[in-house]
Amino acid sequence: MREDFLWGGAVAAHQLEGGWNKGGKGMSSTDVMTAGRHGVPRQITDGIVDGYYYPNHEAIDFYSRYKEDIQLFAEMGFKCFRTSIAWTRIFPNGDEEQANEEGLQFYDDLFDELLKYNIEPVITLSHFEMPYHLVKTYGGFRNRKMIDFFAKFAETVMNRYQHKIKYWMTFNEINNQSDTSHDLFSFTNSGILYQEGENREKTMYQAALYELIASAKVAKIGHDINPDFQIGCMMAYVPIYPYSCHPDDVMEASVAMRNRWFFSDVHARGAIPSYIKKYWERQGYHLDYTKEDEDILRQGTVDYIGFSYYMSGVVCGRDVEGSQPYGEFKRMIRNPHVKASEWGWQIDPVGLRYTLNTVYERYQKPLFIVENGFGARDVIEEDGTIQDDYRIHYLKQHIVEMKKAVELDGVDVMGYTAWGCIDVVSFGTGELEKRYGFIYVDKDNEGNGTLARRKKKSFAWYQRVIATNGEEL
Ligand code: BGP
Repeated sequence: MREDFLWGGAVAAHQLEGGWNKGGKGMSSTDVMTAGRHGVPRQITDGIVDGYYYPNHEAIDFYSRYKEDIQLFAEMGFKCFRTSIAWTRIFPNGDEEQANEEGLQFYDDLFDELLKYNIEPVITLSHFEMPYHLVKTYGGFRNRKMIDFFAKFAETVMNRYQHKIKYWMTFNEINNQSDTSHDLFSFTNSGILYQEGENREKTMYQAALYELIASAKVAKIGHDINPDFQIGCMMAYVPIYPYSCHPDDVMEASVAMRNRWFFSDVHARGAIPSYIKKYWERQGYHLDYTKEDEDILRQGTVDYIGFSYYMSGVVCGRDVEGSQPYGEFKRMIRNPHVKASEWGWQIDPVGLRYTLNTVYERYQKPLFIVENGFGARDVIEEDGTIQDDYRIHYLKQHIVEMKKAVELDGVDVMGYTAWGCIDVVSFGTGELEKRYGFIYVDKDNEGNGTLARRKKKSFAWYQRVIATNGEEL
């Protein structure tokens, strides 16, 4: 592993900060999302409705406890910490002229605290949230105006923190929205609420294009502010395997991957790939993008590919028993060779090595694993300890495969940040009891608890991993 390998943890502002209406912050799209329950999806409400529980409002109150938490990250030996900047702390409504100084100061203080311990901040500009005002007034990324709102927000923070932050990412898991069957993804990725009967896919591609243009614009602005900035994209890579060597299954898997490749192809190569242009043509989608937009895409390619990896999936191109339509996929089927978590996420460490190789071969750019982790219910033993061996096991297996990709295959990996290094509100379900952390937070799904922090067994394990640069797992 590189000497300067960036070991650390990852979170997102809305999932841990809380303080949703403090310091002049505006209402974020995630502030109107209720808590879901195991199996029951979160709801998007129109504003704050009495009687509902909104888990992101307080989250784990990192807003006022970040010093204590960063001290624990430092104790684990973090080299970096990935978080996002809440757009609404900087521009409460998203379309105003003046930035909110109190919000800017909050992140100045937060970054100073990290730098005090030599922890490199890694910043996502848009992690599944935006000012709710932009959703209501402009329809989110349906609207071309969003490109400039986002660019202004990005330029403001890139200017302000140019001497504190080197690593940036534009849109978190930008490709998630390609699954138009989930209202959650279109809402969080692009601020879109689909209307009855509309062609969701067409709307999604248009919004995605505006986001990709916005991202490229920001990459260019950032490099102009500071040529040393490392600006990446952030993809959710879930490798899709063919169910068998039947050519129809193999082709189906390749086609299924295009919805992932499309986003990173544009980010990394600066051009809209031919397979997607052909697809739009076949569907009769006449999307709004100009020659000038294409120039921006070309000029704003990313320096590295950041991605999350949690699981793999399997599709078949034929009517195989047990297969069924699932989201964006024609036919999905459970992989009989791997186990799944309680939430159905198929655990596949080898898939990480496979992904690192395929992505590196495709783009020849440094890769950054910015999310990987195991969501589970933890139990506090009578002696007060939390024996999360299952989490250690999951992380260990994945780090082993990452090392193979680096040491045996020659893939250039910059770093690894474990998702939810401290327990946070789950994005998908809004539960706090779907935990990923090395640090336990005393709070349950109903919002009860003291918010006290407690180290889990995995805390000391990860500390050792970092101290030995991944030698001792
Ligand atoms: C990714 C998101 C994160 C995060 C993680 C775990 O998709 O980038 O925000 O939450 O998944 O998902 P969940 O919280 O639903 O378990």
